[in-house]
Amino acid sequence: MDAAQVGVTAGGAATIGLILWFFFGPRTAAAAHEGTAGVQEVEVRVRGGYTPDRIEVRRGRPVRLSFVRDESSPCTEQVVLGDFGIVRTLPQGVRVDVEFTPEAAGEYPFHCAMNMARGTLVVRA
Ligand SMILES: [Cu+2]
Repeated sequence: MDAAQVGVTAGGAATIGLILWFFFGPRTAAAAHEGTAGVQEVEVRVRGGYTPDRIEVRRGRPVRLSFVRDESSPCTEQVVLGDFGIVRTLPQGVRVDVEFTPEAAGEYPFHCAMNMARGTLVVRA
């Protein structure tokens, strides 16, 4: 291989690695912290995805997800919690509280409007 071929091959390998990391890389999980009045609170940082992107709560108690969007990319401008009928716009740098009470145990996805950035709400019995 000449230098150009080596470059192209290395670039391709790096791109594949990045894609694998993006889709299958480490996930962050967090259990909600139960604050006063029994509200299960989690702050979710929004930047190229959600951190944490796996959130554990208990069913039958109110949940407050506080989204803070820390980027200008329009991708994450909206967050959708389809199972709860919730769609919210997240202005950059503004904390947006989303409150609801999950009644049934299960795993509920949340995502951006294009379904590119994704997270999961895990509701335990
Ligand atoms: Cu998006």
